[in-house]
Amino acid sequence: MSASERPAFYLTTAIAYPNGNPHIGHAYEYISSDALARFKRLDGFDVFYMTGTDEHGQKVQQAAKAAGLPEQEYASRNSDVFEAMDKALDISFDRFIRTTDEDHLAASAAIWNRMVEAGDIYLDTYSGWYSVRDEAFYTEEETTVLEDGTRISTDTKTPVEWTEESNYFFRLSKYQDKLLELYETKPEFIAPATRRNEIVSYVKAGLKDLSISRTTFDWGVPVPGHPEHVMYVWVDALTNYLTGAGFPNTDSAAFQKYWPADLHIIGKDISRFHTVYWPAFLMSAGIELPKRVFVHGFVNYKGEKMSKSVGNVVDPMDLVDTFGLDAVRFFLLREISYGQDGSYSEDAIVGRINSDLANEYGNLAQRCLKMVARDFGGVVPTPGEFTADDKALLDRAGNLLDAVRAEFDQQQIHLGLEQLWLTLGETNRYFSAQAPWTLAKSGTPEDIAREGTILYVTMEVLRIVSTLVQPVIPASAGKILDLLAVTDRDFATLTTPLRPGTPLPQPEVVFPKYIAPK
Ligand code: ME8
Repeated sequence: MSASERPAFYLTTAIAYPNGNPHIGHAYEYISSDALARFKRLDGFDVFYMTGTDEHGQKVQQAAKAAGLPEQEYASRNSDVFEAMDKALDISFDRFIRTTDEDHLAASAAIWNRMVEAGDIYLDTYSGWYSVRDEAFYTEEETTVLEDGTRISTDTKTPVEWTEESNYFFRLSKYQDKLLELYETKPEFIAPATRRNEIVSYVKAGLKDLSISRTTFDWGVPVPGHPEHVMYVWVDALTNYLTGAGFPNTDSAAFQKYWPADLHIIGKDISRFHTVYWPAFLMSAGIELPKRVFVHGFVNYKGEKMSKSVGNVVDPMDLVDTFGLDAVRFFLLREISYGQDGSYSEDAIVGRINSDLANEYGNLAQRCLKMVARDFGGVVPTPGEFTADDKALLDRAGNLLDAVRAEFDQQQIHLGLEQLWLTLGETNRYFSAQAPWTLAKSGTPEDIAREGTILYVTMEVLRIVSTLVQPVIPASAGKILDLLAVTDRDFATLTTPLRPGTPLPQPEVVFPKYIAPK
């Protein structure tokens, strides 16, 4: 199928504040969304997958000041670190957007103008509490005063400061009913359901109009016609999703093809911005709404929140250096239920490497392929008639695409992996029960023929599992497919069985056990 015939799928991550180095939470968001993007591509979609950095706003400006650098230089430098990490993590993004990109400034101005035309923007005086760390406004009731007199946001515990200025406001209150109707009629718009329920209660409690410009600093997108104001950073940040699709040129091929976005992947601290403000801005601007916002949980270290003051913030690249990229990718996606908080520790990573990857997957492949090399001259054996056990296992593997797709379509990546590992478990039991090595020992032509059938069945399962696990561990699944001499690797080829007689390369260990250095 050519790209123009394949259905489009537009997938985004949140764009990170480049006010420091990326941490494991960022890596988690990119790895998980990358697995979803790769799955869709292999499943025949024309995927446009975008990530990037959110460079404006007070938070980045303050960090730049502290570093003694001009904002643009500071933001670009850190943005480069994010982009380099993405590449090192094998993130298959199609665009790395920066909110300082030229086309993004045009898109932000255009959505602003549309909201003005809709009569939804007005000038007023804002007075209230603002958290620079969250880039969010809070009402007095949403804050708490600590014993030492500092006032913080009760929810996020970040300090807030009193802000009073003449701002442009967005008529968010006008969209309360329309938003509730959206959540009601399109329940799939917010996932998981727990997040949806939280947002419904929040909106039901009443929405106030939102201050959407600032005049007390200038690191932002200028408000059209009023350059003394810069846009509230979230107005410009959210608009990045439109920029990626070619907005404001709504007639462009990109916009026609990719908008509305199919899936926004974000973390739990920014669900309000994506499921309340963002659809309201789009409704005001007369632009179709994205189809779904999936909210993932937070990654903690040994159950504790990561924080600079506790000193438990780990550079994701250090983990990759220690354990290998695919081991880290696999661990995060297998261990943590997508949509819930999860935790990592070095011991837990080692446990997953040694049990799931080395034992259940790598060792099975290695044992099977070594016997093929030794007893069948290194070519795919010709199977005899399949027994009931063979058929049961082949059927199970044959149903995996549907089963795994059903989970990935709901972003239940961990459950998709569970399906694959249940099948590997079953295959290991089959392999032990069939004991092909005893047949090899006996050496009769019937026993050798039966050995070949068992190895063929096992290789077939390995082919299917390896094809389906590519989105999560692309390099190592690719190596196993190399060892099986499988060249066509997209999901449409899953129904094409291994061809007997195909020569195979020398088997090699793809998933060694992790042994801690002494
Ligand atoms: O919020 N575990 O940027 P950001 C998992 N610029 N995910 C985490 C995490 C953790 N411990 N900590 C953060 C912003 N994240 C805005 C987004 S989008 C138009 C603008 C996630 O750098 C977080 O939830 O603070 C968010 O999805 C992403 O990392 C970027 O966070």
